[in-house]
Amino acid sequence: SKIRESLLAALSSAEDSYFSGQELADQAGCSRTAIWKHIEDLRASGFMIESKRKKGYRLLGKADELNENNLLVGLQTDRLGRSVHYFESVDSTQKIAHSLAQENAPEGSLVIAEEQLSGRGRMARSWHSPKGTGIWMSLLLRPSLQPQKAPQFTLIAAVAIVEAIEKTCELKVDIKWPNDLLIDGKKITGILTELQADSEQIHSLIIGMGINVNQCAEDFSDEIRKIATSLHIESGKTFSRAGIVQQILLNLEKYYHIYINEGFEPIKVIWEKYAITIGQHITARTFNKEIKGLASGITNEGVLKLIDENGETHLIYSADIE
Ligand code: BTX
Repeated sequence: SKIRESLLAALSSAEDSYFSGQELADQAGCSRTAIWKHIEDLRASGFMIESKRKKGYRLLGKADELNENNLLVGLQTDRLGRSVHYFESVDSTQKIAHSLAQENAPEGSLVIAEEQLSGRGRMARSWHSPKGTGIWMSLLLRPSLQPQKAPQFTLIAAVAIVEAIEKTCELKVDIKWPNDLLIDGKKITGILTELQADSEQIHSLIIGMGINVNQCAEDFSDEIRKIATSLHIESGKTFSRAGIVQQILLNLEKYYHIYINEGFEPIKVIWEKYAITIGQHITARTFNKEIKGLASGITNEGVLKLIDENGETHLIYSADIE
């Protein structure tokens, strides 16, 4: 809303100074009670705003930068995101996370950037990552599991992100197997899980997450605008990216824990609640073939089951779905 925007603009115009409720109300052209309500809303979406008697309100730090300080203040996890590698601009956070993995960086290390110059998707596709508007991050995990289990982490991350968006932005998100999150059919998030492993064992698993947060429609190229959206476009609100990152990490830690202790089953149940692919007639395009059929569910490994017109079941490990 206008009030919210004016409030944010005022608070960030002079970092570290206090503004009285009256001052803010005058600027926004509303009552002090309205200001108070909007401050509460901003806090709920992750902005750190201090209020002090007789002084007023103050924005703590540059609220929306994803630097280590902003990410760590208020972070509720034990391990995930405790070691932050923050960059203004990188080629790809995946690339950096891969080198950190080889330098024995601890589990839970997070690489995050304001901008990626060559963000990547699956199969050498690119991921548009403009400056300061989205969440471009890679999380390093070191589960002692067989490499076949890696695709499950895409589904775990999907559930963690969907629930984080629901909670911090009050928007409903669908999962399209395997790695897309959609709002009303448009892509809000892409997930890319990569690993370093030998044939028996995962050494490190890198979950890349790209989330469109505060982009306006004009921030997308014509081509991407047709298929993509952002949390801002969907809600008209501007969100604190740090608040969303913190909620994702908290959810991921919870589901990672459940997964390690109880296996994939409990996560599969939640995943199915958000999945739109299941029960639909789809076309799955893998790198060497195309199969049409009914998506009947996923296996306990997270593999898609597709029943073709002859009633034969195909297991799809990775594909583009239409
Ligand atoms: P994907 O291969 O499923 O999707 C890539 C496709 O999505 C592109 O070909 C394009 O059509 C479309 N696309 C590109 N950019 C965007 C965008 N910003 N919003 C919506 N659609 C888009 C998905 O791959 C996995 C993406 C992971 C990105 C993260 S960001 C942090 C980490 N670092 C990195 O380089 N990649 C990951």
